[in-house]
Amino acid sequence: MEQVLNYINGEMVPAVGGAWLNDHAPATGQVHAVIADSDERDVQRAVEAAQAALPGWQALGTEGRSALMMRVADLMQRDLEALARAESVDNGKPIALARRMDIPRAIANFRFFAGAVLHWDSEAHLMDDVALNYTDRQPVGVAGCISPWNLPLYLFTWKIAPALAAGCTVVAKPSEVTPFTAAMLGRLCIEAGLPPGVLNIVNGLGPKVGAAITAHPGIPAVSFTGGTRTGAEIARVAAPMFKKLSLELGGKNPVVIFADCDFDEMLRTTVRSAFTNQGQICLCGSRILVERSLYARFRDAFVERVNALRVGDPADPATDLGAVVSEAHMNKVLGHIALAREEGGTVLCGGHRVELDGHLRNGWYIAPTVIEGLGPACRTNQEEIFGPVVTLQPFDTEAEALSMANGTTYGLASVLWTNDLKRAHRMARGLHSGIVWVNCWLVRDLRTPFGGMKQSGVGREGGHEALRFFTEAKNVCIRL
Ligand code: TXE
Repeated sequence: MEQVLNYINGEMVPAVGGAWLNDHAPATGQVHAVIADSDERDVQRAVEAAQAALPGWQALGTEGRSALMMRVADLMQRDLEALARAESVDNGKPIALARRMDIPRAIANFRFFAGAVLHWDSEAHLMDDVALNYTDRQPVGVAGCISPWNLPLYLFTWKIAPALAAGCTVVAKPSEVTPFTAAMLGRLCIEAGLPPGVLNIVNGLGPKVGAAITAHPGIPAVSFTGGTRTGAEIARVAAPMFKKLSLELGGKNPVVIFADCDFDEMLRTTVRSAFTNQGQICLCGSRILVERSLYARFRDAFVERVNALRVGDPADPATDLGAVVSEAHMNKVLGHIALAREEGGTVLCGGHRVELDGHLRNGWYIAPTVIEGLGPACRTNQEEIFGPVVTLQPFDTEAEALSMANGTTYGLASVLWTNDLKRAHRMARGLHSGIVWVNCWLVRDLRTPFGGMKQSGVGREGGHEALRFFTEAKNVCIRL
């Protein structure tokens, strides 16, 4: 059985306590690897290694760090196919998606921040002939990075790359549900010659390893992506320690469709924004709001497209939807569908588990599900489902659309479809979300601020925002 080891102080090692957890392949429901079941002793070793590596990593200078990160990216590029296969097995996502999106983006994260830091400058503020202020941005020290299971290597590298580029050393924890590619990255870091202790990867459970990272006094900044409840727990522990916190949490994103949009492009993209990665992306649009004059046409065309999606073996390049990530998550999503029925919703398609044949018969598959007939206030339209489930609701006026779109506790992303330029601007201003896509979805420029409002999180990732997060700004004032 393959072992997912920790990467601490430049070596692949088992947990100090010698315990293991099972790592399941969602496509088959079978155990495909065992994971180091670490605890606070492993985190302690990782923090000590990271602290010891800090001066050397900073002494390498921006160019030295950037060059090493580019080498890691080149090795990921070389192993793209192996990484994509491993991601698909570990997470259940279609191999085509891992090849096209997850791994290329993980590589891009390393390249982007290795480049960005070379172009990063700091501010100076001249007070007439009184004084000169300049901003000195110094790495915070050892950064803690905790990532989720939906986009495993993609989100893991989205955190560690800016931290490393900024001059921090890192103690990172991938999700225990999908740790496989992070361990592969650890081995590539050894091959690339990354100095021991610069990046440390500790595997294990959230309440053990994640909590130990959050509470460790040697880690002054924690960057987390995951569930809103976990984010609240991390904030509860970290805030009284005055740690820097970046929290990217859940969403219940609206897709607002006006009748004047480009229908075909909107339809194609709305199928993607609903069901990519089995709907397990925090940016997926799960509440589809449609102007009433277009509603029936949209509903019929949408359901026809969704019925044509292929749920199947993630290893088959023709598969549109693979397995959801775990049995527990499958049951959670099916529970939400049952709730929608209890609340009076009509299931237009899907609404059930899909049982495949042969070696896939115990896999965790859910048919893409479209529900209508529910109002904006019900639990189905308020709670994050994070699976292949969307609801349709009609609206009559722009004001009603805005109030429905904003009417949840979340505020991560919104999608807007209209060809009316003035309306696009008006709506974009009025939407309570950190990201607004107009006539597109998941178009990502890594320089832009990324994150959510309300219970979708605190802080922004991406570009200079991320480099600022992993540094402390110091103002130096010099009398002229
Ligand atoms: O996430 P968790 P879960 C949403 C989605 C999903 C729900 C719960 O709705 O159904 O969250 O998912 C680590 N201290 N999203 O339970 O537990 C954990 O080990 C420190 C949205 O799988 O938040 C993992 O590495 N860390 C989302 C990471 O936190 C802790 C992506 C995320 O896991 C911890 C995933 C603790 N006490 C789920 N407990 C998004 N925003 O993209 C757990 N962890």
